[in-house]
Amino acid sequence: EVPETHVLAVASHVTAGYVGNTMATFCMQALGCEVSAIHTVNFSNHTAYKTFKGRKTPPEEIADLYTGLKNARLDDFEMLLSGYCPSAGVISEVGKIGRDAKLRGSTKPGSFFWILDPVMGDNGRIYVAAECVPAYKGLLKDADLILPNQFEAELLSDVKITDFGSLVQAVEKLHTEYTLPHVLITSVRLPPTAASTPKVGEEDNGNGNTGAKLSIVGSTATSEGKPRLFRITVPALPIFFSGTGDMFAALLVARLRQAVQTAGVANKSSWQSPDDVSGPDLPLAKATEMVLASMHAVLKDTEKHYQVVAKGMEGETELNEGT
Ligand code: PLP
Ligand code: PXL
Repeated sequence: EVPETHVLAVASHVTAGYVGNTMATFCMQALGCEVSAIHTVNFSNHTAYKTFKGRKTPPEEIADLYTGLKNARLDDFEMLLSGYCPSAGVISEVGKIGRDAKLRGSTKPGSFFWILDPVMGDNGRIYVAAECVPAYKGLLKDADLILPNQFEAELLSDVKITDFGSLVQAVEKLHTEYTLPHVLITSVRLPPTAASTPKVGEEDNGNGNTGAKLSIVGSTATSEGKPRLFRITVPALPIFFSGTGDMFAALLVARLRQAVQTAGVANKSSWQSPDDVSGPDLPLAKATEMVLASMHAVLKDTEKHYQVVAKGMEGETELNEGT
């Protein structure tokens, strides 16, 4: 059972398809959350298509909508989920909202939590303006949990991630340099080590699944800022999805509330666990496991429809890259 949760969701809106708030609002509502959505862009479709039309929301309009919520006393939020922002101006406006909401939420100790998804790019390629990287760095000290993918984690930590050791270094730096209590790196793809290399004959299980895997690596810092890591590995489906990161973030909002309640965490003001709780026993790890189970079910089902659609449009509309 997910506790009563009022979420402010700041991300993109698309007319067709499911990314950003179009995805996140549905996922959170389906799990019983009350969602108030501010849209950072209003586009016809997501930008990985060859064409799209629409407008970016000016930062002043985002500020205005938030002020409107406050004036009407509709700003009693337990969570902020922020995602895709089209410019540094919008990112800094989201920072102001996060800090203000935290201040107001602090009258109910422990009830406010900001999940920040620093959407910048994937697989070594930035798809937002370069000015967004320093703008996101400026928000990290106020966020509670960030959800970068492997490439975004490199951009934010300035650590090149080539193996598990450098990944841990990046997480440690994010914990200490930005006093971030929680970090979760999605879509981790590291070169296979001898132990994880599939044996001959296991590469293809006959379902079109090549045996490729991706990991999600998370950590909640100890009171001394040391990483407490967990890693969950899931099969990577051999097709291209958009909005998976947004679905992940939205489901995590609800599951984290649930996991923290279940754990009866003592120090709820920071959603921290006592230092003797190990990585895999963290509320963050429990919540992530639940999210990945839902994701797998949804993506497996999407895969079936994808094959039907893809046959009809062979390279017509979608670029086959990125997430
Ligand atoms: N694909 C799968 C199977 C996932 O579980 C996730 C979530 O972490 C993602 C993709 C999200 O990746 P990204 O944040 O790069 O969009
Ligand atoms: O899922 C990321 C995302 C969100 N919003 C918009 C996008 C994308 C990725 O392409 O284009 C508008």
